[in-house]
Amino acid sequence: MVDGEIAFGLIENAAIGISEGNIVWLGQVDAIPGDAFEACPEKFDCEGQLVTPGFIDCHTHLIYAGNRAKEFELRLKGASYQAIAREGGGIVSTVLATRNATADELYQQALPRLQAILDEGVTTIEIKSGYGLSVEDELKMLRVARRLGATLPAEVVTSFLGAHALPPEYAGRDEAYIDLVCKQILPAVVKEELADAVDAFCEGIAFTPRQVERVFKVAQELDLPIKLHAEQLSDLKGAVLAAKLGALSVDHLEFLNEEDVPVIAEHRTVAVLLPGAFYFLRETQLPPVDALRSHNVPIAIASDSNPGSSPVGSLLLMLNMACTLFNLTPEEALSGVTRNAAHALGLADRIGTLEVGKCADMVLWQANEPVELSYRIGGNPCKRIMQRGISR
Ligand code: DI6
Ligand code: FE
Repeated sequence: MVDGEIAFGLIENAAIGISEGNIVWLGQVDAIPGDAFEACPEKFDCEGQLVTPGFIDCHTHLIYAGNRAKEFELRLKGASYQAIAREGGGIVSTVLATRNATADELYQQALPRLQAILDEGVTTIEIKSGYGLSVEDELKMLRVARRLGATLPAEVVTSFLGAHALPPEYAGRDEAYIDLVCKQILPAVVKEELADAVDAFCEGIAFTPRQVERVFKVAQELDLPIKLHAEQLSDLKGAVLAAKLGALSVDHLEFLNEEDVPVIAEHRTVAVLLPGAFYFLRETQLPPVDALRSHNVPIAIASDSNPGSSPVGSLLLMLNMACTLFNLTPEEALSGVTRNAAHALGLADRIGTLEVGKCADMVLWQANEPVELSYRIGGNPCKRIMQRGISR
């Protein structure tokens, strides 16, 4: 917040005019022009309670089969996330379960997870592939994501995450798998228009910056925006690579070096912080929040909802954790699931803030002050959700 600006950009005694799913007027009740109030065919009194933009969860892995509760138990006994992954557990175990599931089963299993997140005021959600890792299984996951978007009252945005982990049948042949991703899986995904962006996991247990760059070059030839899981467990300089290539976002970033923050700032890449994964993996290395803030890097917050590192079904809880664990202010946390999350998805021209011309995606809360949204743990203060001007 700049001095003199009103905290959270809050407008007291506000009214919002909506027509055909878009915001057409916004301001104080006293300033409603002429007979516009009387002329309005449908009115709704929010009784002085808080209205925010619809929340945006800009990083999830919601579609998968099974769960990894057993792995959680192993980690509690001291096994590390990386060690479990190297022994064939981790992402690969979810890949095997997901390959064995039908599209219908994946849809049915994802549905309650998605519903829980949407019920807390989420109007746009990103869902990644990455548990299929073959042409057919990646297509299967992304078709399920599209089907969820078509059947639920929320906007679903998809990311192709073929370079998430090395599937077991490619053990020792990682370059051959990257060939498969670049030459077969990604083109098949694009042909069916199943992906809105391309993501990858740049990490010791996943892919090198060189391999990620190969995937990104193909994505860009196919006109898809890119984003990256970077610096989650170690500093491989993935974030710098992605930012220089014009990535929408770089995500996780616990091991991002402060010295690399200016490059991310320069390219206007969004830093997506994932406090659920930090918490659930009992990570102690904090992302360089002060440096991101001082270089004006837009910070988004997301659930990273996935079975291994963040089995999370609440974006509100992520607001709280972003404040308590990462020292974000409640205002930064709220921007992180609205304005900056919209930027992370490349959708800031139509969602993320309440402004004339943008979509009427908004939430009415049982709250008087915006800070209450990151203060509470548990309970759901969401009273009403409007998607494109329609209450759902
Ligand atoms: N980082 C994560 O936190 C998720 N994927 C990734 O690249 C975890 C995925 C999993 O453990 O299943
Ligand atoms: Fe993730």
